[in-house]
Amino acid sequence: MATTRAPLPRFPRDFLWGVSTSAHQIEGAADQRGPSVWDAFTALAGTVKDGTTAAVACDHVHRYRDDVALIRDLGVGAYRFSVSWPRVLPHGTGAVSERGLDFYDRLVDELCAAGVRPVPTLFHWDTPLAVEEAGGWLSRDTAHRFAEYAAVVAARIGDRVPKWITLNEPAEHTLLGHALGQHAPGRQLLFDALPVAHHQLLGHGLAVSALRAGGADDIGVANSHGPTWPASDDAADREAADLYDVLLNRMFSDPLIVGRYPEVIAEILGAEVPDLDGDLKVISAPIDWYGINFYQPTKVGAPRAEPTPTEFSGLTLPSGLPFSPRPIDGYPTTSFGWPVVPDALTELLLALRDRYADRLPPLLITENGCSYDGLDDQERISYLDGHLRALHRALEAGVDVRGYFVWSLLDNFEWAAGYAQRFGLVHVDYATQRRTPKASYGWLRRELLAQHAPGAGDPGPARG
Ligand code: GBH
Repeated sequence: MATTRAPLPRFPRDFLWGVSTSAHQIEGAADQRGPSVWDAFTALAGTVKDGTTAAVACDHVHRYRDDVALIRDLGVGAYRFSVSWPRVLPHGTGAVSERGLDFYDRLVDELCAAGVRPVPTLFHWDTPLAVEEAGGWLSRDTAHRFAEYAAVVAARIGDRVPKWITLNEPAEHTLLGHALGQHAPGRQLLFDALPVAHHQLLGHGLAVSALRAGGADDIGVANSHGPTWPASDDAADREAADLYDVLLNRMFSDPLIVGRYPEVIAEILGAEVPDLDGDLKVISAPIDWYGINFYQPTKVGAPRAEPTPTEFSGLTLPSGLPFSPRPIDGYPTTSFGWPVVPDALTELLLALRDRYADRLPPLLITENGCSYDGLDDQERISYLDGHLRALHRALEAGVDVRGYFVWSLLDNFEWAAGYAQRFGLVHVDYATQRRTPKASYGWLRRELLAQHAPGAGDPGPARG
């Protein structure tokens, strides 16, 4: 049953509305590209909850026209997708796949014809297997291979791409893929995973200069962020929460925005990276905006004497970590078990503005969304409605946020959770590939029409 809800407050006229997806999660057509670390990872038993792979996923490569029509009819102005590196360069470097590039060429044309701005992300975790076998992101060379790949993509579609994203969530890719081993490539290096973070940042910086050389003038990066709440006021809990905050929030934004690592990270990397200061100059090359993927806050306390691995929100955490995540009680949860705390988005945006002040680039929310089952997804409507109001409060407080992208257009391959977690505004029946817009799709469509209706409501907060 639909509930009556007040319309959203008015956002600025030029606010960019969009939806997000990523290549490995929707494309399928795995036989038409080179293998990635995710193909290798999901082939192993026990890595994905329901034992599935993304070989077919949403079959988007064959159905992109239908998917673009869904985006157009939704009424958003932009579509954030990712380019699969192994679809463009099956061996990661060297020979280019014309077939792969053609696909993105056609997708971009289709979007332009539909009046939707294409916003490609160059890396959303699907490292070519050949690059992994040569050392992957533990190797500095990968940063250079990534920049070369960026140049190949830009040469083909750059004439029609108004806005670029280099990396998606280097923090999650480092933590889940290389420190804890819950995602591909499945390494469990704990703090020895730090070079992976550095090489992604270096790859970002090198890619920015490759894109600029090709004429791009609107480039950002998408990072996951969320407030970290200490479990209590005790010094040990606060210290553990600070460390977690460094790893999730500051390890990437500090070097990108102010050109230096938080002290604990600089100490470790300084001993390993020959010219850290030189690299930081590359990493902090100016970007045009900074993207935030927001899902939920995290509560963290001092490590407990846990002799064995512990389960937390679907993650198996090894023993011996210097912090321990704690449940956040008192809020509704998504079907993933993540707490729904819209105010935490306002808190996060204000905290970023306070921390970086004048150096903070304009922001975009590049992902926000939730997993729930069913077509009549009232919980998703209330999640999105709550977070958009929270975002609007940050705008009113003068934080410069230029757009908002829902994760995700379609239900898709949710990494280690397989197909069981559904994040889409559009339902996908994987047996038939039938797409069915959910209640949330209709809600967002109506809200966007109201946003764009001439003269209705106030014009939104002035840009501060
Ligand atoms: C994003 O990452 C990805 O970019 C995208 O590919 C993915 O499909 C989407 O989000 C949904 O997962 O255990 O309560 O502390 C998500 C980043 C990191 C957000 C882990 C939730 C754990 C919540 N996520 N975090 S909790």
